[in-house]
Amino acid sequence: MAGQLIVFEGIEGAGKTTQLQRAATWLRSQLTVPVLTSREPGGTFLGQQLRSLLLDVRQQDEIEPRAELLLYAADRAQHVEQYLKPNLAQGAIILCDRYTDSTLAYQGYGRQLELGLIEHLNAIASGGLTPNLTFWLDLDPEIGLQRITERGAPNRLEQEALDFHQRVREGYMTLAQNHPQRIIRLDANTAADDLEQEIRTILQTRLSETGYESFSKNFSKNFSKNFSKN
Ligand code: T5A
Repeated sequence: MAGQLIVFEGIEGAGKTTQLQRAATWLRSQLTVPVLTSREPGGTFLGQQLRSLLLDVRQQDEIEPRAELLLYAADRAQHVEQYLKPNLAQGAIILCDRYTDSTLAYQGYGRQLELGLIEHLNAIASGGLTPNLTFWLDLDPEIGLQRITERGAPNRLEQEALDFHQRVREGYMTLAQNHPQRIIRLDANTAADDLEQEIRTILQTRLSETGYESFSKNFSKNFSKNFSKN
């Protein structure tokens, strides 16, 4: 079976990385197929260098919006060809921190570059690879930025003004409305344990529907165990 690409999206501090790691750990305990994690920018060696260029606050030059867009596209083109496609072809389930919707939300809605141009560039950079499922962790940017500030030094994009992050959130809202089958909204202002449980339930349903039978069996076993505790 070809693998599955499952993406976690949202504004800064929404809890994507936290939930992605938890979902990966759980899926590995449930499935025999490889469960991999990756991120954009920075999922390849070249991507890690692009990531430092894009996020380092010590950049001497202010990065122009179109230059920024093209750097994210270059990172994606490399990531898709070198990492995502080969591993999906081997049947892996890949959980990816950000993908094409981030470019539409940040460079499209946030920077206000032309959406049609970004869609075209996304198609080129992704080589037509679209996610099977996208979790959108939706959070008020004021809360997200507060979480980031408490954690430590914010990166270049995290330092953008609040109205930029509000536009990004509105972008995600529009994308979710336009792709209701693929993008699932989660209220990220929820305890991490509750979110984790919600994500497990959705993954179980979606992956069972896609034919992951061993998953269903394992899940039933675990479900009975949990159920009998109550
Ligand atoms: N970008 C990216 C673009 O502009 N265009 C693109 O095309 C792409 C691909 C990437 C930047 O690049 C931009 C978007 C970004 O600005 P990044 O460092 O990867 O930079 O940024 P993020 O992906 O936003 O990573 P963050 O770490 O900032 O946010 P996460 O992953 O959403 O949040 P997480 O899990 O690290 O948690 C943040 C803090 O909140 C706490 C955690 O403990 C942590 O301290 N937390 C919670 N607190 C309360 N309740 C919960 N449920 C919590 N969950 C986590």
